[in-house]
Amino acid sequence: EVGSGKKVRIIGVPVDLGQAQRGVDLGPGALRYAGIADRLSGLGYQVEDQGNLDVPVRDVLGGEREMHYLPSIRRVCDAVYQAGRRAVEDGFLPLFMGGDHSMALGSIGGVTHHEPVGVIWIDAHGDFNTPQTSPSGNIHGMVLAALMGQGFPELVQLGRIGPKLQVSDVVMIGIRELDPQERQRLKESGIATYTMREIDERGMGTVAREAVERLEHVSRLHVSLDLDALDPLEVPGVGTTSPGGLTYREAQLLMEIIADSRRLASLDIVEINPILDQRNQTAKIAVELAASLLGSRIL
Ligand code: 6HN
Ligand code: MN
Ligand code: MN
Ligand code: MN
Repeated sequence: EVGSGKKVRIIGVPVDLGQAQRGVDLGPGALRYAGIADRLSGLGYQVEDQGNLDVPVRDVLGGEREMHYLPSIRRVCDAVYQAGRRAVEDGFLPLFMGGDHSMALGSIGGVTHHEPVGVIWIDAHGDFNTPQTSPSGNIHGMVLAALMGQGFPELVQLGRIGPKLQVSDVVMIGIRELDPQERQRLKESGIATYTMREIDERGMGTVAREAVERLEHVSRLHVSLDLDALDPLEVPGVGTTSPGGLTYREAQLLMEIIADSRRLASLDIVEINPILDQRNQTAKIAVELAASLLGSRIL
């Protein structure tokens, strides 16, 4: 069995404060309903669900609206950071279920507390805005920049002082929608990015293997899976859809190739919006992708 007793800890983070649409806070429930725990125990993992972290509902945070909920996001991400750090210390592979992508400030912060990890950021978007470049002001679009030390000090200094990731620790896959200044920033950053064009021209197999090789210098990998990386025709339950995305088959292959590295150490599944979904299809696909990432094989 692939899991052979390895321990997975599920951590629900029902946060919707990083963006404007209602419904992403229901993501953890949708993934549980789609059977995430059973699917992973079926692979031989010892699965522990720690439940959901406390997240305030936006309806009681009227005063923070103008600030795009920065104080509450900071508080939630502090808790996510500590939960992630503890999971690693306890010998678990933490699986963080969002919620919107703002959650990854805490998850990636926490799993890098003791040593660096390589991050595979799978997303239609760059999430590389700063408060100055963001047209929307939504914090889920600033997460990767903040993890690298740019943006709101409250977010940059979260959990511990200073940047949580170096340029060489990150690869981005599935990118196809960037804001004008975000695009410029990303180009100048030196981060390795695999856009949809690159995937179309070179094929997912080649791109995925190259991405994993680029992170050879780190012994642990973290996958941050934003479901909007997939094509909205296959995955309708996301808030910020972008056409021309990954097929289920491409995403599946990417997960399998990452699994082959045997270095997967932590995972985010974010941006599922069950209100916009059809019959929980998006969460079901996410569960299958998580299973592939954790070593499920066809043969
Ligand atoms: N996500 N670039 C847009 C913004 O508002 O900054 C979209 C961000 C999407 C973020 O999907 O996690
Ligand atoms: Mn994202
Ligand atoms: Mn996205
Ligand atoms: Mn604003």
